[in-house]
Amino acid sequence: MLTRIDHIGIACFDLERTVEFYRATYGFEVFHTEVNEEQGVREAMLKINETSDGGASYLQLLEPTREDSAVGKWLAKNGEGVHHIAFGTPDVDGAADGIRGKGVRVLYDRPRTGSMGSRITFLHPKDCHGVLTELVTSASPSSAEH
Ligand code: CMX
Ligand code: CO
Repeated sequence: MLTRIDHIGIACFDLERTVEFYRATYGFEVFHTEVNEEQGVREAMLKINETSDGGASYLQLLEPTREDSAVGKWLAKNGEGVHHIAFGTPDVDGAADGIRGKGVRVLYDRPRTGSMGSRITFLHPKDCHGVLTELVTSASPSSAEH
């Protein structure tokens, strides 16, 4: 079951300048930053609100660490903008299996590591009406996701 919008992933060329835009324009502050070498991104998570499932919704600002990464390739083709949406679930394995069973391509055999120790996988955008879709189970001990 998918229980929240976990985050919207936004691709940018310059993480610090984009963070500053979101701070100055909307007042959103950085909750967390990290580099995920496997995904080829440097990222900032801006927490927007907590959700009724014990999790939260974020904006995920993404700068590529290398040109041949998913975000690097996408930026070269499209420029900056919304790159993906992510749904939160208490059970990313079960959610991915269920969706795979409906004929949608799940990109990873097993979930990989995402922001803040979460477990993530992706659905192919060509099977999702043009939207790259991520599934996330948070690692947060304060969340209801155990
Ligand atoms: N949204 C919508 N469509 C997308 C897309 C996106 N973000 N990225 C690629 N596509 C489309 C392309 O436009 C292209 O369509 P056309 O054939 O009509 O031109 C098609 O998908 C293939 O794209 P591509 O540029 O050839 O790229 P690849 O096939 O090499 O990779 C994808 C596409 C989805 C498999 C790859 O981006 C991927 O593995 N993504 C998952 C990982 C990821 O995005 N990590 C970064 C975020 C990390 C995080 O959230 O923590
Ligand atoms: Co994401």
